[in-house]
Amino acid sequence: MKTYFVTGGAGFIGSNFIKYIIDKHQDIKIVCLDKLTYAGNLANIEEELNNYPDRLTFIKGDINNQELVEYIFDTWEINYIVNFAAESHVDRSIEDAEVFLKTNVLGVQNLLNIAKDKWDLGEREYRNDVRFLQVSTDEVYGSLGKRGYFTEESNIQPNSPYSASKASADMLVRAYNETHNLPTIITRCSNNYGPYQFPEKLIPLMINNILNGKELPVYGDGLNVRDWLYVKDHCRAIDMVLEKGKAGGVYNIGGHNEETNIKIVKTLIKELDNLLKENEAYKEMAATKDDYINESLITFVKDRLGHDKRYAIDPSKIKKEVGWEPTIMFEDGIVDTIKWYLDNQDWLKLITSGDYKNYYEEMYLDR
Ligand code: NAD
Ligand code: TDX
Repeated sequence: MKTYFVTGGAGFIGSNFIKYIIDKHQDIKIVCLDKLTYAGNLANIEEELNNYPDRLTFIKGDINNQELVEYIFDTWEINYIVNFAAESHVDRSIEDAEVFLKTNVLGVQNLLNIAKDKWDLGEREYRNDVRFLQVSTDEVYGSLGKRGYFTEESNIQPNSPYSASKASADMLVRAYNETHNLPTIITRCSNNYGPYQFPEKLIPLMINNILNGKELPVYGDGLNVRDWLYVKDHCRAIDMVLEKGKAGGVYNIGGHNEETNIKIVKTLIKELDNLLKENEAYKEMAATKDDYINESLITFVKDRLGHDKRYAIDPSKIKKEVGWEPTIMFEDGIVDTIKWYLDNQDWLKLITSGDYKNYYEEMYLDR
Protein backbone atom coordinates (compact mmCIF):
# COMPACT_ATOMS: atom_id res chain seq x y z
CA MET A 1 0.00 0.00 0.00
CA LYS A 2 1.64 3.21 -1.20
CA THR A 3 1.31 6.72 0.20
CA TYR A 4 1.35 9.67 -2.16
CA PHE A 5 2.32 13.09 -0.83
CA VAL A 6 0.58 15.43 -3.28
CA THR A 7 1.38 19.13 -2.95
CA GLY A 8 -0.85 21.71 -4.63
CA GLY A 9 -3.67 19.16 -4.76
CA ALA A 10 -6.41 21.79 -4.41
CA GLY A 11 -5.37 23.45 -7.69
CA PHE A 12 -6.33 22.55 -11.25
CA ILE A 13 -4.03 19.67 -12.20
CA GLY A 14 -3.38 18.50 -8.63
CA SER A 15 -7.10 18.02 -7.92
CA ASN A 16 -7.57 16.16 -11.20
CA PHE A 17 -4.60 13.97 -10.24
CA ILE A 18 -6.11 13.15 -6.83
CA LYS A 19 -9.41 12.20 -8.50
CA TYR A 20 -7.56 10.03 -11.00
CA ILE A 21 -5.34 8.08 -8.60
CA ILE A 22 -7.87 7.64 -5.78
CA ASP A 23 -10.13 5.88 -8.27
CA LYS A 24 -7.42 3.98 -10.15
CA HIS A 25 -5.51 2.64 -7.12
CA GLN A 26 -7.97 1.48 -4.48
CA ASP A 27 -5.23 0.64 -1.95
CA ILE A 28 -3.30 3.93 -1.82
CA LYS A 29 -3.34 6.74 0.72
CA ILE A 30 -2.92 10.40 -0.19
CA VAL A 31 -1.70 13.29 1.91
CA CYS A 32 -2.46 16.60 0.23
CA LEU A 33 -0.58 19.72 1.34
CA ASP A 34 -1.85 22.97 -0.13
CA LYS A 35 -1.47 26.58 0.96
CA LEU A 36 -4.85 27.48 -0.56
CA THR A 37 -3.58 30.54 -2.37
CA TYR A 38 -6.05 32.34 -4.65
CA ALA A 39 -5.64 29.34 -7.02
CA GLY A 40 -6.34 26.67 -4.42
CA ASN A 41 -9.96 25.69 -3.97
CA LEU A 42 -11.10 22.97 -1.57
CA ALA A 43 -14.33 22.60 -3.54
CA ASN A 44 -12.14 20.89 -6.17
CA ILE A 45 -11.57 17.88 -3.91
CA GLU A 46 -14.60 18.15 -1.63
CA GLU A 47 -16.16 14.97 -3.00
CA GLU A 48 -13.00 12.93 -2.45
CA LEU A 49 -12.52 14.34 1.07
CA ASN A 50 -16.07 13.35 1.95
CA ASN A 51 -16.04 9.96 0.22
CA TYR A 52 -12.59 8.78 1.29
CA PRO A 53 -11.86 10.20 4.76
CA ASP A 54 -9.54 7.27 5.52
CA ARG A 55 -7.58 7.50 2.30
CA LEU A 56 -7.25 11.25 1.71
CA THR A 57 -5.94 13.71 4.27
CA PHE A 58 -5.87 17.44 3.57
CA ILE A 59 -3.40 19.71 5.32
CA LYS A 60 -3.45 23.45 4.77
CA GLY A 61 0.12 24.69 4.62
CA ASP A 62 3.12 25.93 2.69
CA ILE A 63 5.70 23.70 1.01
CA ASN A 64 8.26 26.12 2.50
CA ASN A 65 7.24 25.13 6.03
CA GLN A 66 10.09 22.83 7.13
CA GLU A 67 8.48 21.72 10.37
CA LEU A 68 5.19 20.84 8.68
CA VAL A 69 6.77 18.92 5.81
CA GLU A 70 8.95 17.01 8.29
CA TYR A 71 5.84 16.22 10.33
CA ILE A 72 4.21 14.75 7.22
CA PHE A 73 7.22 12.53 6.58
CA ASP A 74 7.31 11.45 10.23
CA THR A 75 3.58 10.66 10.35
CA TRP A 76 3.13 8.84 7.05
CA GLU A 77 5.49 6.49 5.25
CA ILE A 78 5.72 8.50 2.05
CA ASN A 79 6.51 6.68 -1.19
CA TYR A 80 5.88 9.37 -3.75
CA ILE A 81 6.09 13.13 -3.59
CA VAL A 82 4.26 14.67 -6.53
CA ASN A 83 4.88 18.39 -6.45
CA PHE A 84 2.16 20.40 -8.19
CA ALA A 85 2.39 23.31 -5.75
CA ALA A 86 3.36 26.43 -7.64
CA GLU A 87 2.46 29.89 -8.68
CA SER A 88 1.37 29.04 -12.19
CA HIS A 89 0.20 32.14 -14.04
CA VAL A 90 2.66 33.84 -16.41
CA ASP A 91 0.85 37.22 -16.36
CA ARG A 92 1.07 37.40 -12.56
CA SER A 93 4.81 36.65 -12.69
CA ILE A 94 5.28 39.62 -15.01
CA GLU A 95 3.54 41.87 -12.47
CA ASP A 96 5.45 40.55 -9.44
CA ALA A 97 7.91 37.64 -9.47
CA GLU A 98 8.72 37.42 -5.77
CA VAL A 99 6.20 34.80 -4.68
CA PHE A 100 7.17 32.74 -7.76
CA LEU A 101 10.70 32.45 -6.42
CA LYS A 102 9.52 31.71 -2.88
CA THR A 103 7.18 28.89 -3.87
CA ASN A 104 8.53 27.59 -7.15
CA VAL A 105 12.22 27.63 -6.18
CA LEU A 106 12.69 27.79 -2.40
CA GLY A 107 9.64 25.62 -1.76
CA VAL A 108 11.01 22.91 -4.05
CA GLN A 109 14.40 23.12 -2.35
CA ASN A 110 12.71 22.59 1.03
CA LEU A 111 10.86 19.52 -0.25
CA LEU A 112 14.02 18.10 -1.84
CA ASN A 113 16.07 18.60 1.29
CA ILE A 114 13.54 16.96 3.58
CA ALA A 115 12.94 14.06 1.17
CA LYS A 116 16.69 13.49 1.03
CA ASP A 117 17.05 13.44 4.81
CA LYS A 118 13.97 11.35 5.52
CA TRP A 119 14.47 8.80 2.76
CA ASP A 120 18.25 8.46 3.15
CA LEU A 121 19.41 4.97 4.10
CA GLY A 122 23.06 6.16 4.20
CA GLU A 123 25.80 6.02 1.53
CA ARG A 124 23.57 7.83 -1.02
CA GLU A 125 21.15 4.87 -0.98
CA TYR A 126 17.35 5.15 -0.86
CA ARG A 127 14.47 2.72 -0.62
CA ASN A 128 13.66 1.55 -4.12
CA ASP A 129 9.95 2.35 -3.75
CA VAL A 130 10.35 6.11 -3.38
CA ARG A 131 10.28 8.87 -6.01
CA PHE A 132 10.34 12.65 -5.97
CA LEU A 133 8.37 13.83 -8.99
CA GLN A 134 8.62 17.49 -9.91
CA VAL A 135 5.78 18.65 -12.17
CA SER A 136 7.50 21.04 -14.54
CA THR A 137 6.49 22.67 -17.80
CA ASP A 138 7.47 22.91 -21.45
CA GLU A 139 7.90 26.66 -20.89
CA VAL A 140 11.37 26.02 -19.42
CA TYR A 141 12.57 25.39 -22.99
CA GLY A 142 11.61 28.89 -24.12
CA SER A 143 9.98 29.53 -27.46
CA LEU A 144 10.04 27.74 -30.83
CA GLY A 145 10.00 29.18 -34.34
CA LYS A 146 7.59 27.87 -36.98
CA ARG A 147 9.13 24.39 -37.01
CA GLY A 148 10.64 21.90 -34.56
CA TYR A 149 9.70 20.39 -31.21
CA PHE A 150 11.00 20.46 -27.65
CA THR A 151 12.81 17.26 -26.73
CA GLU A 152 14.28 16.43 -23.31
CA GLU A 153 17.65 17.50 -24.74
CA SER A 154 16.48 20.97 -25.83
CA ASN A 155 18.24 23.90 -24.19
CA ILE A 156 16.66 25.37 -21.08
CA GLN A 157 15.89 28.97 -22.12
CA PRO A 158 13.02 30.34 -20.01
CA ASN A 159 11.63 33.73 -21.03
CA SER A 160 9.16 34.69 -18.30
CA PRO A 161 9.78 35.03 -14.56
CA TYR A 162 7.35 32.10 -14.15
CA SER A 163 9.27 29.81 -16.48
CA ALA A 164 12.60 30.99 -15.03
CA SER A 165 11.37 29.95 -11.58
CA LYS A 166 10.25 26.54 -12.89
CA ALA A 167 13.59 26.07 -14.70
CA SER A 168 15.45 26.95 -11.49
CA ALA A 169 13.50 24.26 -9.65
CA ASP A 170 14.38 21.76 -12.39
CA MET A 171 18.07 22.60 -11.92
CA LEU A 172 17.77 21.97 -8.18
CA VAL A 173 16.00 18.66 -8.77
CA ARG A 174 18.74 17.63 -11.16
CA ALA A 175 21.40 18.69 -8.63
CA TYR A 176 19.80 16.64 -5.81
CA ASN A 177 19.79 13.63 -8.09
CA GLU A 178 23.42 14.11 -9.17
CA THR A 179 24.79 15.12 -5.76
CA HIS A 180 22.71 13.06 -3.36
CA ASN A 181 21.44 10.35 -5.69
CA LEU A 182 17.86 11.28 -4.68
CA PRO A 183 15.50 9.31 -6.97
CA THR A 184 13.91 12.23 -8.77
CA ILE A 185 11.84 12.55 -11.93
CA ILE A 186 10.98 15.71 -13.84
CA THR A 187 7.96 15.85 -16.14
CA ARG A 188 7.52 18.74 -18.58
CA CYS A 189 4.01 19.00 -19.91
CA SER A 190 2.44 21.32 -22.45
CA ASN A 191 -0.67 23.47 -21.83
CA ASN A 192 -3.44 21.62 -20.00
CA TYR A 193 -7.17 22.18 -20.32
CA GLY A 194 -10.17 20.56 -18.62
CA PRO A 195 -12.42 20.76 -15.54
CA TYR A 196 -11.44 22.80 -12.46
CA GLN A 197 -9.03 25.15 -14.25
CA PHE A 198 -8.98 28.57 -12.62
CA PRO A 199 -10.72 31.13 -14.84
CA GLU A 200 -7.63 33.30 -15.31
CA LYS A 201 -6.15 30.89 -17.88
CA LEU A 202 -7.06 31.21 -21.57
CA ILE A 203 -9.73 28.52 -21.98
CA PRO A 204 -11.80 28.92 -18.77
CA LEU A 205 -11.42 32.72 -18.91
CA MET A 206 -12.86 32.78 -22.42
CA ILE A 207 -15.69 30.36 -21.53
CA ASN A 208 -16.66 32.49 -18.54
CA ASN A 209 -16.49 35.73 -20.55
CA ILE A 210 -18.55 34.29 -23.42
CA LEU A 211 -21.21 33.17 -20.95
CA ASN A 212 -21.33 36.64 -19.44
CA GLY A 213 -21.22 38.54 -22.73
CA LYS A 214 -17.87 40.08 -21.83
CA GLU A 215 -15.05 40.97 -24.25
CA LEU A 216 -12.61 38.20 -25.12
CA PRO A 217 -9.10 39.68 -24.73
CA VAL A 218 -6.74 38.10 -27.25
CA TYR A 219 -3.10 39.12 -26.74
CA GLY A 220 -1.22 40.57 -29.74
CA ASP A 221 -2.24 39.10 -33.10
CA GLY A 222 -3.62 35.89 -31.56
CA LEU A 223 -1.20 33.80 -33.61
CA ASN A 224 0.87 32.45 -30.71
CA VAL A 225 0.69 28.67 -30.65
CA ARG A 226 0.16 26.38 -27.66
CA ASP A 227 0.17 22.57 -27.60
CA TRP A 228 -3.00 21.54 -25.72
CA LEU A 229 -3.40 18.36 -23.65
CA TYR A 230 -6.49 17.20 -21.76
CA VAL A 231 -5.69 17.25 -18.04
CA LYS A 232 -6.69 13.61 -17.50
CA ASP A 233 -4.11 12.49 -20.06
CA HIS A 234 -1.49 14.47 -18.13
CA CYS A 235 -2.55 12.83 -14.85
CA ARG A 236 -2.35 9.38 -16.40
CA ALA A 237 1.13 10.19 -17.72
CA ILE A 238 2.35 11.23 -14.25
CA ASP A 239 0.90 8.08 -12.72
CA MET A 240 2.67 5.92 -15.31
CA VAL A 241 5.96 7.77 -14.96
CA LEU A 242 5.90 7.22 -11.18
CA GLU A 243 5.66 3.49 -11.77
CA LYS A 244 7.85 3.09 -14.83
CA GLY A 245 10.06 6.17 -15.15
CA LYS A 246 13.79 5.98 -14.48
CA ALA A 247 15.18 7.76 -11.43
CA GLY A 248 16.97 10.89 -12.60
CA GLY A 249 14.83 10.93 -15.74
CA VAL A 250 13.15 13.81 -17.54
CA TYR A 251 9.95 13.16 -19.50
CA ASN A 252 8.19 15.53 -21.88
CA ILE A 253 4.40 15.14 -22.00
CA GLY A 254 2.32 16.39 -24.91
CA GLY A 255 -0.22 15.25 -27.43
CA HIS A 256 0.73 16.88 -30.75
CA ASN A 257 -2.17 19.27 -30.62
CA GLU A 258 -0.86 22.67 -31.63
CA GLU A 259 -3.26 25.53 -32.17
CA THR A 260 -3.20 29.32 -32.39
CA ASN A 261 -4.91 31.22 -29.59
CA ILE A 262 -7.33 32.90 -31.97
CA LYS A 263 -8.43 29.53 -33.35
CA ILE A 264 -9.00 28.28 -29.80
CA VAL A 265 -11.14 31.29 -28.97
CA LYS A 266 -13.20 30.90 -32.17
CA THR A 267 -13.66 27.19 -31.44
CA LEU A 268 -14.93 27.99 -27.94
CA ILE A 269 -17.47 30.46 -29.32
CA LYS A 270 -18.69 27.98 -31.94
CA GLU A 271 -18.89 24.95 -29.64
CA LEU A 272 -20.51 26.88 -26.82
CA ASP A 273 -23.09 28.28 -29.18
CA ASN A 274 -23.78 24.78 -30.57
CA LEU A 275 -24.18 23.28 -27.11
CA LEU A 276 -26.57 25.98 -25.96
CA LYS A 277 -28.67 25.74 -29.11
CA GLU A 278 -28.76 21.98 -29.55
CA ASN A 279 -28.70 20.60 -26.06
CA GLU A 280 -32.06 20.46 -24.32
CA ALA A 281 -30.38 20.67 -20.90
CA TYR A 282 -29.14 24.18 -21.65
CA LYS A 283 -32.31 25.57 -23.30
CA GLU A 284 -33.09 27.83 -20.36
CA MET A 285 -29.58 29.22 -20.22
CA ALA A 286 -29.58 29.66 -24.00
CA ALA A 287 -32.70 31.80 -23.95
CA THR A 288 -30.85 34.59 -22.14
CA LYS A 289 -27.71 34.50 -24.25
CA ASP A 290 -28.77 34.02 -27.84
CA ASP A 291 -27.95 37.47 -29.10
CA TYR A 292 -24.35 37.90 -28.06
CA ILE A 293 -22.53 34.58 -28.53
CA ASN A 294 -20.56 35.44 -31.62
CA GLU A 295 -17.10 36.55 -32.72
CA SER A 296 -17.85 40.24 -32.17
CA LEU A 297 -16.80 39.65 -28.54
CA ILE A 298 -13.19 39.10 -29.64
CA THR A 299 -10.98 42.07 -28.75
CA PHE A 300 -7.31 42.20 -29.66
CA VAL A 301 -5.41 43.72 -26.73
CA LYS A 302 -1.81 44.69 -25.95
CA ASP A 303 0.54 41.72 -26.24
CA ARG A 304 1.94 39.93 -23.18
CA LEU A 305 5.54 41.06 -22.49
CA GLY A 306 8.06 38.47 -23.71
CA HIS A 307 5.15 36.43 -25.12
CA ASP A 308 6.52 33.03 -26.24
CA LYS A 309 5.54 32.45 -29.86
CA ARG A 310 5.16 28.70 -30.02
CA TYR A 311 5.35 25.61 -27.82
CA ALA A 312 5.30 22.07 -29.19
CA ILE A 313 6.33 18.86 -27.45
CA ASP A 314 8.04 15.81 -28.87
CA PRO A 315 6.57 13.05 -26.65
CA SER A 316 8.48 10.13 -28.19
CA LYS A 317 10.60 9.37 -25.09
CA ILE A 318 7.62 8.86 -22.75
CA LYS A 319 5.93 6.73 -25.40
CA LYS A 320 8.99 4.54 -25.86
CA GLU A 321 10.13 4.22 -22.22
CA VAL A 322 6.85 4.38 -20.34
CA GLY A 323 4.26 3.38 -22.94
CA TRP A 324 2.15 6.54 -22.51
CA GLU A 325 0.17 8.11 -25.33
CA PRO A 326 -2.66 10.65 -25.16
CA THR A 327 -6.14 9.19 -25.51
CA ILE A 328 -8.43 12.21 -25.64
CA MET A 329 -8.79 14.07 -28.93
CA PHE A 330 -8.97 17.85 -28.62
CA GLU A 331 -12.33 17.94 -30.45
CA ASP A 332 -13.85 15.73 -27.74
CA GLY A 333 -11.95 17.14 -24.77
CA ILE A 334 -12.91 20.72 -25.50
CA VAL A 335 -16.62 19.92 -25.77
CA ASP A 336 -16.46 17.97 -22.49
CA THR A 337 -14.67 20.91 -20.89
CA ILE A 338 -17.25 23.46 -22.04
CA LYS A 339 -20.02 21.14 -20.83
CA TRP A 340 -18.30 20.87 -17.46
CA TYR A 341 -18.23 24.65 -17.08
CA LEU A 342 -21.87 24.88 -18.16
CA ASP A 343 -22.86 22.20 -15.66
CA ASN A 344 -20.78 23.76 -12.90
CA GLN A 345 -21.86 27.38 -12.96
CA ASP A 346 -21.99 27.30 -9.16
CA TRP A 347 -18.30 26.42 -9.06
CA LEU A 348 -17.51 29.37 -11.35
CA LYS A 349 -19.73 31.73 -9.35
CA LEU A 350 -18.10 30.61 -6.11
CA ILE A 351 -14.80 31.79 -7.56
CA THR A 352 -15.93 34.99 -9.22
CA SER A 353 -17.72 36.05 -6.02
CA GLY A 354 -14.69 35.12 -3.89
CA ASP A 355 -16.80 32.84 -1.66
CA TYR A 356 -14.62 29.82 -2.42
CA LYS A 357 -12.16 31.20 0.11
CA ASN A 358 -14.59 30.38 2.93
CA TYR A 359 -14.55 26.70 2.02
CA TYR A 360 -11.66 25.78 4.27
CA GLU A 361 -13.31 27.26 7.33
CA GLU A 362 -16.69 25.73 6.44
CA MET A 363 -15.29 22.26 5.89
CA TYR A 364 -12.75 22.09 8.68
CA LEU A 365 -13.71 24.23 11.63
CA ASP A 366 -16.70 22.05 12.46
CA ARG A 367 -14.84 18.73 12.20
P1 NAD B 1 -2.82 26.02 -10.10
O1 NAD B 1 -2.36 27.42 -9.99
O2 NAD B 1 -4.19 25.73 -10.55
O3 NAD B 1 -2.63 25.28 -8.70
C1 NAD B 1 -1.51 25.46 -7.88
C2 NAD B 1 -1.84 24.94 -6.47
O4 NAD B 1 -0.67 25.07 -5.66
C3 NAD B 1 -2.96 25.71 -5.77
O5 NAD B 1 -3.86 24.82 -5.16
C4 NAD B 1 -2.23 26.54 -4.73
O6 NAD B 1 -3.00 26.82 -3.57
C5 NAD B 1 -1.04 25.64 -4.41
N1 NAD B 1 0.12 26.38 -3.86
C6 NAD B 1 0.66 27.54 -4.36
N2 NAD B 1 1.71 27.90 -3.59
C7 NAD B 1 1.84 26.97 -2.61
C8 NAD B 1 2.74 26.79 -1.54
N3 NAD B 1 3.73 27.67 -1.29
N4 NAD B 1 2.60 25.71 -0.73
C9 NAD B 1 1.60 24.82 -0.94
N5 NAD B 1 0.70 24.95 -1.95
C10 NAD B 1 0.82 26.00 -2.78
O7 NAD B 1 -1.75 25.32 -11.03
P2 NAD B 1 -1.93 24.13 -12.09
O8 NAD B 1 -2.30 24.70 -13.40
O9 NAD B 1 -2.73 23.06 -11.47
O10 NAD B 1 -0.42 23.64 -12.21
C11 NAD B 1 0.11 22.64 -11.34
C12 NAD B 1 1.57 22.42 -11.67
O11 NAD B 1 1.70 21.99 -13.02
C13 NAD B 1 2.43 23.67 -11.53
O12 NAD B 1 3.65 23.29 -10.98
C14 NAD B 1 2.62 24.15 -12.96
O13 NAD B 1 3.85 24.81 -13.10
C15 NAD B 1 2.60 22.84 -13.73
N6 NAD B 1 2.12 22.90 -15.13
C16 NAD B 1 0.91 23.47 -15.41
C17 NAD B 1 0.45 23.45 -16.73
C18 NAD B 1 -0.88 24.04 -17.09
O14 NAD B 1 -1.20 24.12 -18.29
N7 NAD B 1 -1.72 24.46 -16.16
C19 NAD B 1 1.22 22.87 -17.73
C20 NAD B 1 2.46 22.30 -17.39
C21 NAD B 1 2.88 22.30 -16.09
O1 TDX C 1 -6.66 36.56 -21.67
C1 TDX C 1 -5.78 35.91 -22.28
N1 TDX C 1 -5.57 36.17 -23.60
C2 TDX C 1 -4.63 35.52 -24.34
O2 TDX C 1 -4.48 35.79 -25.53
C3 TDX C 1 -4.97 34.91 -21.62
C4 TDX C 1 -5.16 34.59 -20.17
C5 TDX C 1 -4.03 34.26 -22.38
N2 TDX C 1 -3.84 34.56 -23.69
C6 TDX C 1 -2.80 33.82 -24.46
C7 TDX C 1 -1.43 33.81 -23.85
C8 TDX C 1 -0.89 32.47 -24.26
O3 TDX C 1 -0.30 32.56 -25.55
O4 TDX C 1 -3.23 32.46 -24.49
C9 TDX C 1 -2.12 31.56 -24.36
C10 TDX C 1 -2.33 30.70 -23.14
O5 TDX C 1 -2.23 31.53 -22.00
P1 TDX C 1 -2.35 30.96 -20.51
O6 TDX C 1 -3.63 30.22 -20.36
O7 TDX C 1 -2.04 32.09 -19.57
O8 TDX C 1 -1.20 29.85 -20.48
P2 TDX C 1 0.38 29.91 -20.78
O9 TDX C 1 0.92 31.26 -20.55
O10 TDX C 1 0.62 29.28 -22.11
O11 TDX C 1 0.92 28.94 -19.61
C11 TDX C 1 0.21 27.74 -19.26
O12 TDX C 1 0.80 26.60 -19.81
C12 TDX C 1 2.03 26.19 -19.29
C13 TDX C 1 0.10 27.59 -17.76
O13 TDX C 1 -0.51 28.74 -17.19
C14 TDX C 1 1.44 27.32 -17.14
O14 TDX C 1 1.32 27.11 -15.74
C15 TDX C 1 2.03 26.11 -17.78
O15 TDX C 1 3.34 25.89 -17.31
